[in-house]
Amino acid sequence: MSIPAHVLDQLAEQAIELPSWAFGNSGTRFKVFGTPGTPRDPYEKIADAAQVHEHTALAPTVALHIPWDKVASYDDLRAHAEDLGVKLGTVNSNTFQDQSGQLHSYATGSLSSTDAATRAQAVAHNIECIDIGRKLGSKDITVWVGDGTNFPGQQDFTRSLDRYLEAASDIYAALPGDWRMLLEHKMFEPAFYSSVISDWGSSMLAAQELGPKAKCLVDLGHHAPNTNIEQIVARLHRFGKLGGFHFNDSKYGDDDLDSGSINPHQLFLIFNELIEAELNPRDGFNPSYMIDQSHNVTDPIESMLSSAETIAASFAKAILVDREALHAAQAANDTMMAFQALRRAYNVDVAPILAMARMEAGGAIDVLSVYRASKWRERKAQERSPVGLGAGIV
Ligand code: RM4
Ligand code: MN
Ligand code: MN
Repeated sequence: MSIPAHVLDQLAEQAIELPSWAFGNSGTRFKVFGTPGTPRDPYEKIADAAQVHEHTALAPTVALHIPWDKVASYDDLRAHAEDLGVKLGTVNSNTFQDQSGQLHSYATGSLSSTDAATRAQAVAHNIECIDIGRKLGSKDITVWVGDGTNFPGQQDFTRSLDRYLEAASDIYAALPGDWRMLLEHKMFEPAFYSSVISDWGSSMLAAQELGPKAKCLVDLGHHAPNTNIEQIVARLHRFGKLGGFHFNDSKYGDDDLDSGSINPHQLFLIFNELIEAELNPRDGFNPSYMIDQSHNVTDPIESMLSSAETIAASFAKAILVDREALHAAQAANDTMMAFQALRRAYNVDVAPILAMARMEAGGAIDVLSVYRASKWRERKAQERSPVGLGAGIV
């Protein structure tokens, strides 16, 4: 088939942000297995991420996680990234782990802790992340808290949300004018009975209460199995609160598997909603597309190459949906033809279109082969001494 020019134009605009933390060793909470050549510090994580952009031409920014990515000079880290052809993106705060030397434990929660000094510490950490992000050129901070309870009655649902909102508004007040605060909800884990920001509803209400710079971030793995995530996307957009995504896939829970590896159709349906949203902007439309995966059995760079391609494929298929046919079928209540409008696009093999878009943008036609032929992993395995294996992360 001939490729409509607008498809290539739209693909050329797509940008996917990579998480620095996905390039280190990861695992489950039972065991972390090492990979030869694993980055030893944020500089090396960024170098690995830059490989993904070099081959896909799709991943120009890297998200950092603080304190995991703390360095002595952020100006230097920023220059390092730019030398490698990438920029630094979202900063992510971490109040779901206790760090050594920290005064107050997050055992009672962080932003919603029952203890005022602990809440103040969590707020101060987020404000420090904003300060670091200013030096890096970031415009977004993502806030995900592990706060919640394991027993009925452990904490009062309403009061803990009040505490969260009060602390979150202190962070919001420290946001520069052109920044956004992305609230990431998660149904369960590490808390197994209730979570403070458990779902899109809580997230959207919190974002509405905080103000216009607060938006919601949808991590695909943070919902109950079979949740209609594409409808959540449409709902958040309807109220101008769709801030961005953490792409990954899951089978059972927050599995952090590679994007589209389990349910590529869901990813397509999400992009279909995004195209509809773009055509029908409410209070703006500017979601960030970020990946949040954990790679336990693959080379993280290879997983990212493959995931970036899968995400771009879902986007390309959604662009190819015959919108006129879809809308006409919807208006006529012709259910089968509405469904077929989606199905026809989903069935298109978009691999050649993507290869052409990549080639035009200076990337590789066959990303995995070119990456393997570069022997990056083998070279890094020689250069980088093995890092100590931390505990599993959530
Ligand atoms: C959480 C959540 C956050 C990520 C951490 C590492 O489950 O998805 O986005 O920052 O994991
Ligand atoms: Mn996430
Ligand atoms: Mn997660």
